[in-house]
Amino acid sequence: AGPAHFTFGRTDLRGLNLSLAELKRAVPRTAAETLTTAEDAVRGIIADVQARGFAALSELAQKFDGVAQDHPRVPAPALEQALAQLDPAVRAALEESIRRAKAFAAAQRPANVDLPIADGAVVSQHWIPVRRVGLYVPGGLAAYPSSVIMNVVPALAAGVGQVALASPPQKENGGLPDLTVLAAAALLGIDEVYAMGGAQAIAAFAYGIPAETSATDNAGSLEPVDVVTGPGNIFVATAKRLVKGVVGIDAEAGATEIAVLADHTANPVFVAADLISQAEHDPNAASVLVTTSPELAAAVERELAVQVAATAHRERVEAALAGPQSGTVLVSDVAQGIAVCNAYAAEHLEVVTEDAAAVAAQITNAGAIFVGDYSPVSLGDYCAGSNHVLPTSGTAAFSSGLNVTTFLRAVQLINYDKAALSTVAGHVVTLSAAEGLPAHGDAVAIRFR
Ligand code: HSO
Ligand code: ZN
Repeated sequence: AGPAHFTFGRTDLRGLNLSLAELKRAVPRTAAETLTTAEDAVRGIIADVQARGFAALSELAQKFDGVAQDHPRVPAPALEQALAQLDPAVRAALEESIRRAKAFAAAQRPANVDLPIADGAVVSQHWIPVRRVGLYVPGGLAAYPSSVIMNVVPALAAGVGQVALASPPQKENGGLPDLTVLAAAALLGIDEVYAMGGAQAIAAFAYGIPAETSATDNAGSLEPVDVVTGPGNIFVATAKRLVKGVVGIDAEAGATEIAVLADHTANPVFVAADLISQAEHDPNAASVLVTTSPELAAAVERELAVQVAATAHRERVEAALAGPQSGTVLVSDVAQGIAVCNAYAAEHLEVVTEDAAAVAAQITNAGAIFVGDYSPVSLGDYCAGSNHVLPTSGTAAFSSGLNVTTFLRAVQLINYDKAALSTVAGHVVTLSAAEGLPAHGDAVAIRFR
C-alpha cells in the first residue's frame, strides 16, 4: 500500500452569490457523456428482451455474467439450501435489519380518509397495494443481501400479493445469484427469484416474457409486474427510467452519492471514512464534501490519503474520489452550504455541523438526511430501520426513497345520495356550460327531470 494517487477536486464558491441554476452547474456531477453512452446501450438491450425473451436473457447472461443459462428462475431447493448454509452471525445481522425495517415500514402505512363532506355525501381516499412487483438486487462489484431487505420489507408491509426478485447470476455460483442474497430472500419468505441482472432484468420485469421463448420445456413464463424497484448501477437506473410509464418505478437509484455538509466542528477522520464508504460501491460513485472550513477541508484531504491507502477496494475508491463527480465545495457560511446541498439534492446527505438537527431541518432536497456524528450513511445502508434505495443524480428534488407508499396507490371513492347530488347539481350544470361541455351538465340534470 503506497501513497494515494488521486486528487480530490475543489470548487470554491465563497463570496459568490449564485442562483439555483448556477449552483446546480457548479457542484460536482457525473459527466453527461457517461449517461448518454449508457442510454444508447440500454435501449438496445430492452428492445432485444422484448423481441426475443428468454433467448435474449440467456445470451446476455453469457455476455455480461459469463454464465450459461436456459431459464433464469432459481429453483426452490436452492433458496432453502442457501438459508440452511447461512452464517449464523450474518443471519443475526439480517434479522435485526429486518426487524427495524419492518417496524419502520409498518409505521409508514398512510391512513385511509373517509370524509363526510356534506349530508349524504362521502369522499374517500383508500390506499390500495399494487398487484405484483419486481424487485432488483444488484450484484457486480459486491453482493447486496441488505438490498433484498430494503426492497421486500416495504412491499410486504404495503400488502403486495406477488413479489418477484432478480439478482445477477454469478459464475462462481453455478449461475445462481449470490448465496447470501438467496438466503435473505428465503428468510423473508420470497420464493420467486430470478438469476438475471442489469438492464435486461428491468426489461424482463416491465414487459414480461412468454414461456415459448425459452429453450427449456415447461420452465414457465415471467409475468409482467406493475412496479419495479431497487438500486443498481448506471445501466439499471437508466433502464428503470426508460420503462417508467409501462410500469411504475421507485426512483432513479443509480451510482451512489454521499454529500457531507460540515463545519469546523466536524471530525475529519469520520468524514473521510464516510466519503470512502460510499466510494467503495462503484468507480462512478460520488463523494462530495461541502464545508465552511478550509481547515477541515485540508484535514479531510489528508485523512482521505491515509485511509484510502489502507482500504480494501482501493482502485475503485480512488477512481470515484478522483472523478469529476467528487470533491470539496468551499462555502462562505452554513446558509450557503444549505443552498449548495439543496441544489445538489444528494442521495445521502450527512449534516455534521453545530446544531446539526436545526441545519438538517432546512434541507429540502435529499434522498435521506443523516444527522450528527453518530448517524453515518453505513448505518442507514444496513441497520437504521430507514431505506437505502434512494433517488440519485439530483432526482431527490422530485422523488422519494423507497417506502411503503411506493407500492400503494391512492384511489378516491365518491359516494353521494340523491339529495346530496341535488344540492350541487346547479353548480355542475353551470360549470359544464362554462366549459362548453353541456352533456356533462345534462348527465346530472336528467336525474331530476
Ligand atoms: N449505499 C448503497 C446501499 C448499500 N450499501 C448496500 C451497502 N450495501 C446505496 O444507498
Ligand atoms: Zn453503501
